Amino acid sequence: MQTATATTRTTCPYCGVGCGVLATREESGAIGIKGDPLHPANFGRLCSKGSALGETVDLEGRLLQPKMFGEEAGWDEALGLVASRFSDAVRQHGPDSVAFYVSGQFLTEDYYVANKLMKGFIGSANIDTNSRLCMSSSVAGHVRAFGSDTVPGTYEDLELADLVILTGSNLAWCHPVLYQRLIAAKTERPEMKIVVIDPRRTMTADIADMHLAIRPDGDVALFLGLLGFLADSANLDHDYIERHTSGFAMAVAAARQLSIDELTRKTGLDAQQLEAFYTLFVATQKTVTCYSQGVNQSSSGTDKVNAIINCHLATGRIGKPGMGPFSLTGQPNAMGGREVGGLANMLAAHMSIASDEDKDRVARFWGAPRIASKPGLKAVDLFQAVADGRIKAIWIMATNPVVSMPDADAVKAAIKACPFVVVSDVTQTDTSRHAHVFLPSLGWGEKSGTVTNSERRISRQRSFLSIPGQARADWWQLTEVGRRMGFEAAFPYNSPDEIFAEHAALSAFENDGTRDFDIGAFAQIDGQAYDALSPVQWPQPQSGSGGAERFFGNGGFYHADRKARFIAVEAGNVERPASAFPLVLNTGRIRDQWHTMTRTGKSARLAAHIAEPFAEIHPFDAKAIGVESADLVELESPYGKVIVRASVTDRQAKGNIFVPMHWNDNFAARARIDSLVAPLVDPFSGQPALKSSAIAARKFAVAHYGFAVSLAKPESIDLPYWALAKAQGGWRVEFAGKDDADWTEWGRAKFGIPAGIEPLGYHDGQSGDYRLAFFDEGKLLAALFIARKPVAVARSWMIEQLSCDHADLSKRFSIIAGRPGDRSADRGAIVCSCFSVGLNQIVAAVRSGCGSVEAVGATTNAGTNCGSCRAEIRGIIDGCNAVAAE
Ligand SMILES: Nc1nc2c(c(=O)[nH]1)N[C@H]1C(S)=C(S)[C@@H](COP(=O)(O)OP(=O)(O)OC[C@H]3O[C@@H](n4cnc5c(=O)[nH]c(N)nc54)[C@H](O)[C@@H]3O)O[C@H]1N2
Ligand SMILES: Nc1nc2c(c(=O)[nH]1)N[C@H]1C(S)=C(S)[C@@H](COP(=O)(O)OP(=O)(O)OC[C@H]3O[C@@H](n4cnc5c(=O)[nH]c(N)nc54)[C@H](O)[C@@H]3O)O[C@H]1N2
Ligand code: SF4
Ligand SMILES: [Mo]
Repeated sequence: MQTATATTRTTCPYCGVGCGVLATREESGAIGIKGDPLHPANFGRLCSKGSALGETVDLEGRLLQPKMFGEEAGWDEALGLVASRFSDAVRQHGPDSVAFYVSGQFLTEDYYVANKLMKGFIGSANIDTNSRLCMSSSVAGHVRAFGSDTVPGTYEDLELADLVILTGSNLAWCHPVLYQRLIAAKTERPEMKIVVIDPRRTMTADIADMHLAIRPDGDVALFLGLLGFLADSANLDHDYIERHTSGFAMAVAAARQLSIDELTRKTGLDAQQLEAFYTLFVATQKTVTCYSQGVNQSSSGTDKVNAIINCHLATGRIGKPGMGPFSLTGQPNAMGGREVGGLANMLAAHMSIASDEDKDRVARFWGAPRIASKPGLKAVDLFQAVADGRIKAIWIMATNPVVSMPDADAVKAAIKACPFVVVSDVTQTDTSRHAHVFLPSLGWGEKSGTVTNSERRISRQRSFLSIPGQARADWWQLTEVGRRMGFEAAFPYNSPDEIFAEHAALSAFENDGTRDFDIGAFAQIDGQAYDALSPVQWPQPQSGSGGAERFFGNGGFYHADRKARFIAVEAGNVERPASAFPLVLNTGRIRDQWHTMTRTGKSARLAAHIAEPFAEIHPFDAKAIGVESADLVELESPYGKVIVRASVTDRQAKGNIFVPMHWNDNFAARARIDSLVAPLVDPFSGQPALKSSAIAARKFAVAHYGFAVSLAKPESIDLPYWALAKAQGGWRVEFAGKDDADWTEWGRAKFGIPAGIEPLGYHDGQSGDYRLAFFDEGKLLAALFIARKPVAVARSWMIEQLSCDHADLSKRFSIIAGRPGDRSADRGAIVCSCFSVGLNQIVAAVRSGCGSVEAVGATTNAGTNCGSCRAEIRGIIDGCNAVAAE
């Protein structure tokens, strides 16, 4: 029997829900992962990505040695070179000639050191982060309204509310544990209402009482209209408005300028829908409005945030149980990054770079010789400055901008042209390929520090794996470079707890209640207490026993007059001029991948859900370009082109196309969607509009389509379309091309088939079908299917064959047939990744009488672990019922 060794309490490194995880190193070397029942974010739950963490921590693909100019190097040399090149650039061209581009996946301690080094010692504010692409419109909106970047509420508010509005949030897939908490609350109190506002009918919309398929960027108009409606209602909180806010009259005047015609046009919703939504909002005191990237990633993102906050201020629905505007943060430490001031326009500890008093205070605290005097370059401008040669040296850490930045090909070209590029990562990425110096970082399970989740809760990430190779923590790399640049005294850190204590002390320094972020209670924390630190919500001031759980229920905003501001936003123009790029490209996430796939891409279980880059197209638009589901489409903008699989669905709105942001050059031929995205930004926050680029779509005609499974990772595939994914026991690859090949030879070369092994094959000259399988004794090495049409093969069954014995010849023939002799052995596309339950199994369960998600779960296990697939199961049940009713 296996005995478990030690269990470590830590935190999931993916989304901003910030779930507690119990990680156990089994004696076999496997890592057992469970939700931490004591963690107040998840109370034991985990989603599919969190549950699969154990499959992503192996060392396959890791880079564990520093590299200089492509050659392995020692740390001392590499750090010395980084320090001297940064110092040289500063000396010759001034502090603004260097930059850091960091990440919400940094631990707070990494972030603190990076920010201190750049803003206090190098003397520039050219440190920006992928949070610019993620949360900066929320930050700007909060600061405009509240005078501080404060998230007023807590997760519990979603459970206590009578109305939960989710706008620009695909909660079911992107914050799955919060979604599960919401579902549980709604199950208990079915009278709770959920409204989803999203141009697409997402999985989240499936649980909604009302789905508003808003026109892209119609949000400002929608919430302005709501403010106007509220102003005419009896449900304004006059007392709150009077005592705690200013600017109400101006904001309402702006709202009243919108006629109902303009409202319907700008939102794409009809008058009945608007009235139904507005009436529900007016009538429901306990309302929470959650928003995420459909709000933030827009050229009107900051105005969207303020349009939402206005409605909550007008009703006094803020900072009270079950009420408030709620920005759902994306990354595990988006909030921690904001606390340390890791954005180019912030200082530290929620102080402002625009304030001389704040700058003086931080400079004194740090003993900083040259505090940055002005805001630095925001991400899009920063890479433009790299492109035009203003930036001579850049250090990119824990982010992959060649995949995730808009106009990504230009970002790639800029990085390639930059005189000195340092990348700290755990693996080879599309970005790290272009580094002059590569520094190997510790990954999740190896590193140690703190993160802050969406509800201001600080949790420990603890290490439970030994340090692999030469990998080192990011804070250590930054500390060592700081020392080598001549700032030894200011960077004395030997461990993360020392950094955390300093960060806490700065938050309390001359604070006296003037700043929201105060964790002075930890200013003296020692290593032992830090190791034992339980999840804790800020504020935690030095005096007393912790701060209030929520902010602003009784006012107390952080503008000088302690009042909140209504912002008189304008609905703006949402019309699109006629152009050669008539479609709107919307981009975002899928359930089981995380960003650029460097970690989730390692799990076969996660890849089984969706293994290919795709474009969701409305049937009307698909017909116009002659495309059917499973065809390939070429999408083009003035910035670039991609080729992805078409998924034709009426969940999509007419005129819109949705493509996931995840795929990159390691997993597909040409699917880096950000190479199409225009680098347009919000004027206040600088956050790029990643959800509304103008594109054209056409069918990508090919002569053949292919699918293959193989034990070995295929060699680079030289076809116009391919998409590679991990599969249980091997790899799977979809491909397509314009020219026929000698498929036997091609298969041999790509899948590393040893000489002497002859394929079992089938070729139909008329249809052009090829089916080939290579066996070594009883083992399947690779199977390939090539056809003139998209290949119809039982894919999950075929993948299982990689792990089966094929000594029996008849079994080999069923591989060539592409499906099991017994049809019931084919699970179909995997829906539940925890238990690998496929579509066919769920449909069979529904047909045998399972009419609810619970019943399907009881029969098949699907949806009974993490629950991330429950919305899809419900969709399948509804689909079967609809077919039965026809
Ligand atoms: N599975 C998974 N989960 C993740 C991540 C991941 O990579 N994978 N990443 C994490 C991170 S960093 C982030 S930032 C979050 C993001 O979490 P979300 O913001 O929930 O995710 P997205 O898919 O980017 O976008 C949300 C929705 O906005 C909609 N939308 C587009 N345009 C508009 C519009 O104009 N108005 C409105 N109202 N909606 C619009 C899109 O159709 C989309 O369904 O997810 C986090 N969680
Ligand atoms: N079109 C489009 N583009 C988008 C978005 C969108 O919705 N649409 N969303 C945007 C948003 S919200 C976000 S947050 C970004 C995310 O975009 P990125 O930040 O570029 O994506 P990740 O893949 O998370 O990159 C993290 C990198 O850090 C590495 N890494 C992991 N752990 C560590 C560590 O401990 N230390 C170091 N040094 N490296 C580590 C990983 O291997 C990976 O290469 O993408 C943005 N881009
Ligand atoms: S919801 Fe999932 S991805 Fe997000 S923190 Fe929890 S387990 Fe991790
Ligand atoms: Mo994000």
